[in-house]
Amino acid sequence: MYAQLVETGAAEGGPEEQAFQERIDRNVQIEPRDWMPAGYRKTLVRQISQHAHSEVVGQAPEGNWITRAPSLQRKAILLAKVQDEAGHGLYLYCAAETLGISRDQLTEQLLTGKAKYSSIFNEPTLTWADVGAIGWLVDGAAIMNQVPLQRCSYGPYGRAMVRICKEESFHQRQGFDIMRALAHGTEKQKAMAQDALNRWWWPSLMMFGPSDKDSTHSAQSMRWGIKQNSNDELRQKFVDQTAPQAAWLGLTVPDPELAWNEEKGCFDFGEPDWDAFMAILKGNGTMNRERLNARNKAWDDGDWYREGLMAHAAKHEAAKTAAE
Ligand code: BYC
Repeated sequence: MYAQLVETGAAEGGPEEQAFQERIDRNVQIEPRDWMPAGYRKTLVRQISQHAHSEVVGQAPEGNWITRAPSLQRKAILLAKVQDEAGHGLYLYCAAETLGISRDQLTEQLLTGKAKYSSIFNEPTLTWADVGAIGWLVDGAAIMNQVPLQRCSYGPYGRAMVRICKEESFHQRQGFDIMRALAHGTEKQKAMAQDALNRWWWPSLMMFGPSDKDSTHSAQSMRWGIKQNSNDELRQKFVDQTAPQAAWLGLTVPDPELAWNEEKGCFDFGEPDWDAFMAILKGNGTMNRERLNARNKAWDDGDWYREGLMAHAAKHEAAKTAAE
């Protein structure tokens, strides 16, 4: 099936590509068996797989707190949320597979460190307030980024986003609720919430990717209708939405440059530390090694289970052949 999908035959820049771009410009979604330029396919595989890996690796920071959630109710909610993230990874791997790459290939790229996943998940979760900050800020940033992706020109990716966005809204609300409880709690709890905001604010802004002038893929991805907005546009929207929420919580955003700009009708804010961002992308964030080791261990630990499934499938297949 994969070989069949990685056809093309048509020259890039030729009539097929023009017809393809016209379809995109008319907002007609592209489906797996439609002709597409090799670059479009490659960009989608890159983005969707990075997105899938982020969902899977993203279980780790919050998973770290499942055994230590402060009540049974918080524990049940967190368990459901972390399971949702695993589900998101699965929808996205399926969407990537429609482009002619197998799930095993994608997994291998993650486990060998060849594929990227979101920088944010290389941050450690030091306190329970970090679980609140992740839901509020990280899932909040994810929604800002993913709502427009529902209109992605590639059908399977856009459709996967519909359900993911619904679940992300619940995740964002649960995170905000944790922050609300802490920020309106004792002095110690409020300090814990503030500390989490201090540590998660800038990494959350980095989730949107480098600034537009340094973004390698944005212009072409927007022409192809994969991305609807630039990285800076979405980062601005996130700040505009989140800064008033922080004020409502009685917390301070750790950015001295954050100020409402009456003339522009939006917030001014400072520049993230892009050198730190690049260091994380190169594998030198606080938790990069631990995250990859954990994924590799999970893969190795699951070997007996995959073997069992294959043995069962082979037995079933042999019985079917014998009966024919
Ligand atoms: N982290 O040209 P650019 C979640 C890379 S999970 C790491 O702007 P693009 C959740 C980029 O890949 C949500 N790498 O790229 C889960 C490129 O490198 P390559 C995850 C980053 O693709 C569990 C280079 O920098 N969301 O919500 O046009 C628990 C240049 O960037 C990052 C998605 O994945 C980064 N932050 O735009 C809780 C959304 N930013 O590939 C929550 C889907 C950039 O050339 N993805 N890079 O080696 C996107 O929307 C886009 O891929 C991005 C980047 C906006 C992230």
